[in-house]
Amino acid sequence: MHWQTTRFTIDLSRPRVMGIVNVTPDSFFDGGRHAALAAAVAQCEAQVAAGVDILDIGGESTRPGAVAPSAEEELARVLPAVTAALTLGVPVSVDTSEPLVMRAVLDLGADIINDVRALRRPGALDCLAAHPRAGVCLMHMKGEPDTMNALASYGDVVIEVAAFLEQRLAEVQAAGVAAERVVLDPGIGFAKSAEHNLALLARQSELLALGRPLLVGWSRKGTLGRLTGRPVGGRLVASVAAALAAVARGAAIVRVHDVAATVDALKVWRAAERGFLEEDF
Ligand code: HH2
Repeated sequence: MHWQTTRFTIDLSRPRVMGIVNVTPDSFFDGGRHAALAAAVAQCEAQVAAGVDILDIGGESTRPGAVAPSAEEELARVLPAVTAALTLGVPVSVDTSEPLVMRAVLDLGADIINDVRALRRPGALDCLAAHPRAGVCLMHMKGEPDTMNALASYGDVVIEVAAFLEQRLAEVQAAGVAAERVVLDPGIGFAKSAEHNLALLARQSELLALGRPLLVGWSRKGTLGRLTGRPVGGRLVASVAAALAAVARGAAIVRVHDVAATVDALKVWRAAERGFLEEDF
């Protein structure tokens, strides 16, 4: 399996690490840390040195309760960081739902649009359909970050998330986006309780049955706090364990804050799976 993106065809025969770079004042873990351009670029460079496979730059916090910035504000946050990241030799993803931002970063040459709203804002699908190669991640969420916690109720969460992703995949394909450009994401923590998130992990194989690679983001999220009793800053080990659990159940890409630790863990996991050393991991 592979993921077609603007400049790179990403081979998914081994698990890949997507590094989070939030250029926001208010993200739940790294908010404010990389808001200045120099800090964002340093974070991108550090993640590349640590072995990141994809950089994911975001200008909107989607933590529960967050209020979206204006499109212009979001664009002003991400554009300089994306411009710098595009020189670093790895695929660059932009975490956005906003068509104005999508168009601008795709014009710059960004490789992937990572949309927590799965291209549902008016005009978003057209941006991707108009582009011949850009990759896209379609994520499941109900409502908006400021309303989603009240919407965390399902009959069977795995069946409902799978049905949503299957429908969005069909819709983007019908608009002209080839399936090889698309990966799917269950949206851990987005309108979901800890029980919902854990059901999505335990039964991840039902999402794999949709036929596209899965991207999952457990890094530092609330369910790991529920499981360990630790605050956001103390969830490194839990985050790495969750990433490994997701990969062991077939996830192709893990979206993480802690690139070096996750890359190390995946090296060991993969060596155990294969029974020999690989030079180019
Ligand atoms: N989670 C967050 C943001 N974007 N994108 C995908 N595809 N999957 C996710 O699970 C996901 C995502 C939330 O995490 P973070 O970016 O660290 O925080 P914030 O939204 O507060 O910036």
